[in-house]
Amino acid sequence: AMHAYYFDNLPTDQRLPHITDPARPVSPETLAKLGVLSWHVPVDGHESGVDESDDEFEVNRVAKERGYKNRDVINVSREGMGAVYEEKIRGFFEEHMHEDEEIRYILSGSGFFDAREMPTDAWIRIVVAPGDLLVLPAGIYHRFTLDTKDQIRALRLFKDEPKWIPHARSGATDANVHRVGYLRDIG
Ligand code: KMT
Ligand code: NI
Repeated sequence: AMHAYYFDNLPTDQRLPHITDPARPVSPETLAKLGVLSWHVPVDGHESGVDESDDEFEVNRVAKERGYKNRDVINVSREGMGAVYEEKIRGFFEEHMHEDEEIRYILSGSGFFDAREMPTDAWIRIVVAPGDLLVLPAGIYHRFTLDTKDQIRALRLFKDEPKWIPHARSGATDANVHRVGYLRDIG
């Protein structure tokens, strides 16, 4: 299962692990109670991420089951993003929610997804590496950062067009129907 732990909340570089001393691991069961699901699906032969024809490939099965018809591959690195890199990195790390699930399948590289535990509002840091398939539920507050290796390539799954909108956490998102529905679902 995916490795996760409580974030230390220190104001140092977001790319550092931010593990507390002693470490406070978070179990897959705790993540599941928050609606965070994960699988490990070996990448071998699926490096491009875009082949939808293989029904045996677990990623395609999960996508189909959950009604995620569209996909793209994002390469988060200075080389892969050019001029928008700094801005994107900042945007990914701003606490936000979506009205759909955020589904990511890591093809190469690594990084951290931070998700808010409820009702504590503590940050849980989820370490992702190649083969990790992560589902963040609609309405969960979260953010993403690269680690110090500064590179990740991931398949992003979308319900409809390849767009999914980040809503920065605010009083308005606290009242958003998807946020309220999420809290009801996990409560
Ligand atoms: C997101 O939603 O924050 C991203 O797509 C980040 C890159 S995917 C590992
Ligand atoms: Ni997001």
